[in-house]
Amino acid sequence: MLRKLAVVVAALAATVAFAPAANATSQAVPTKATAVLAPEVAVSANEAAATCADGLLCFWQHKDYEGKKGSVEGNNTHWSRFGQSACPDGNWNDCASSAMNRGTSCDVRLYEHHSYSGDVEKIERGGNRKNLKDDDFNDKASSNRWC
Ligand SMILES: [Ca+2]
Repeated sequence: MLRKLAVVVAALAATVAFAPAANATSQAVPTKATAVLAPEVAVSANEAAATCADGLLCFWQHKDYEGKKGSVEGNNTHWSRFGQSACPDGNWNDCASSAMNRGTSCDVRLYEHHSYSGDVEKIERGGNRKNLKDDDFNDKASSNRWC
C-alpha cells in the first residue's frame, strides 16, 4: 500500500516538473509573432505625401499608404477605367484603402458608385485618410469629384 502511494506521488511530481516547461513553450509563441510583425512599420502621412504630386488625389491598395498607389486629377466617373492588376477586379474600382488629397484648391469627394452616386467620403484639401475602413469606406470608392 505504501509502495503504491509512493509511485503515485512520483508520477504527480513528474507531471508538476513538466508543467513549467509547457508554459514556457506557449509563452514563446506570442513573442515570436511580435518579432515577425515588428518590421511592418507604417508609412507616415508625410512620407506618403512625398510620393504624391501637388494637384493629385492619391490612393493606395492598403491602409497606411501601403501597397500599389494610384492617382487621379480632375473628376472621374468610373475608377474601373484605371487598371491595377493587384486589385481584385484588375482595376481601381472598390480597391482603395487609404487616400490623400494633394489638390491645390478643392476638397475631393469619393463616391461609393460610379458617376458620383452612393455613399460619399469627403477629404478636405490637404487632408488624408490613412485607413478608409475607419469611415466605413474601405474598398468602396468608384468615382471622385472635386470641390
Ligand atoms: Ca464602389
